[in-house]
Amino acid sequence: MSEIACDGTAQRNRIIDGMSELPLVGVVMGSKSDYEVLVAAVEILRALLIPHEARVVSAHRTPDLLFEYAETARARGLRVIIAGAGGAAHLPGMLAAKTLVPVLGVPVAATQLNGLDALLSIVQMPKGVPVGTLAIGKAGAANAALLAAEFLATTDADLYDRLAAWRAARTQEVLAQSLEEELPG
Ligand code: RP5
Repeated sequence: MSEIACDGTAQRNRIIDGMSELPLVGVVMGSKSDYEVLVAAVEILRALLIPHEARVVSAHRTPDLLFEYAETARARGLRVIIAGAGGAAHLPGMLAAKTLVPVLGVPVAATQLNGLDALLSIVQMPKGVPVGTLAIGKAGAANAALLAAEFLATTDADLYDRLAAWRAARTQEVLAQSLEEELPG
């Protein structure tokens, strides 16, 4: 079970996860309201037994925390950062500007523009500071975690096997689908 820590230290707004004391993947979001989407990434990381953390870091409301997070990411052992935000969605790009840990951006539908604003903001990083951009919403969040897993699996054979099993299970789910009940006669 996750909880939000608000103890006034550098750990504030960290969503503590039981398996995540030495996280390899950081899941960062601009607001707690984004967790409804970013939980899809956390679920994948949990399923693949990848140590991770999830934290609220707002680019415009806690810019100093954003800088601290990005500047310490590599030394803390993070290998990939998944960053989700809505609206102007400058969180992924600003994180990428302050670290060489790869950043995967997830656009969140949080405004009247339904995430298209965030998608265009995140995907249009100027040449030189990349952010790998995923689809809007939960599918993008889940795929960000799967992509992070694929990166990590290039040097982790056990994770590669877990990932292959996860993919095979998805294949079996589709092969088991039938339209018999839907089709008359
Ligand atoms: C963005 O504004 C966040 O990433 C979130 O998607 C959106 C709304 O934030 P809240 O008003 O819910 O805190 O910065």
